Amino acid sequence: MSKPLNIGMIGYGFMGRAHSNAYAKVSHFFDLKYHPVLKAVCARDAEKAKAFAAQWGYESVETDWKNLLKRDDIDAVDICTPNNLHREIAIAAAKAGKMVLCEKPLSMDAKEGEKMVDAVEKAGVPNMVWYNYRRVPAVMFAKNLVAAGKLGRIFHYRAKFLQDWTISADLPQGGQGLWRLDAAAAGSGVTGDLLAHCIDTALWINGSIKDVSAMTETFVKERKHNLTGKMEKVGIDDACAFLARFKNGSLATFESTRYARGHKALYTLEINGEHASIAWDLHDLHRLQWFDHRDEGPLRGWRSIHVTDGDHPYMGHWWVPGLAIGYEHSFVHQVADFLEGLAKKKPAGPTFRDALETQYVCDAVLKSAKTGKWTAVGK
Ligand code: SOE
Repeated sequence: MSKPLNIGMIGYGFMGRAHSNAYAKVSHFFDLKYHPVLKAVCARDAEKAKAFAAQWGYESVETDWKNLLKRDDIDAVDICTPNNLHREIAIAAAKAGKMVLCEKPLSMDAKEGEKMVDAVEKAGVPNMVWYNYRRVPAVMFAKNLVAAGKLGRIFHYRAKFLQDWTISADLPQGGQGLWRLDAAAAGSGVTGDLLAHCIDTALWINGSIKDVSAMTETFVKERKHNLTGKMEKVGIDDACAFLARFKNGSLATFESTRYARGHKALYTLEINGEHASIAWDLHDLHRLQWFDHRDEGPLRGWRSIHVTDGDHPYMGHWWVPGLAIGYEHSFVHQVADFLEGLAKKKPAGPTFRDALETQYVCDAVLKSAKTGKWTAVGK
């Protein structure tokens, strides 16, 4: 008999929907010892929160997150707010003895992240950060191939996350929907928002990064601020590219921008090893490209593996071999792994501590872009 796990979600934007959908679906497809119950959604605007609760099936509504944390019927708090609220809510939730799930990036910077890690570890509460792309079956498959040593020694790691939605200089910054353009709410621009995904996957697959050399640019220097109504300086990085050296000796390039006309959410990665290479592309998320130098000479070439068979990661839980799933399922998988981790008392990653490593890399990237120097990653 599976036990209920009562969820209290704070925020109801894009990620609020993605997480709610995952909680709603997971028990239909995964046999687990816990099942999420949509207990309460919390947002300042009561009418909007009520409408969200009705649409997604939340049992109740709160308008102050502090009240949500006081409730005995909430087991886990899910933070889907802008980044500048993560720290305060996560620390208070841990102190209240709640499990904490936090939307990425963990924090505005590593200093904040350290305090959050400290709080969840002191309280001994299960915790996780929503770096969902780890749970795309083809990405998990790539991780397993590297971990099994199939590529041999790794020489190169290459990742990009390209978008084009902020090119217009008329787009304001700040407020609901556009807080990602406001440094006070987001902490940074593409570095914390998009490269953080690439960094999380990279650290998980290829180990720690030693040092970085970065450049950033803010193409539109001033935007109207939705909260003040005035033109204000833009404090985020619109684009960022950096070189990195991993501890295992491999070299990397990372690039992200919101100014790549034509690209909406193109996350790509490629890894080149001694024996084999792999490549993945979010726009074709079921395919893993594989080149193996050990193949018979004349037949050697890139294989396009459709990662939909029953023995591919997660796929045995869905339809029948060959049928596709998509973006939303990466969140379902993350909830499934979190719940399984609870049952087995083996935390599913990325935990807050894992996600803090990504913050250290982001901080080093932003510092390097400022100083123009190679910068070591870490405290
Ligand atoms: C930004 O547009 C964004 O929504 C990110 O915040 C998400 O983390 C990414 O998965 C898609 O793009």
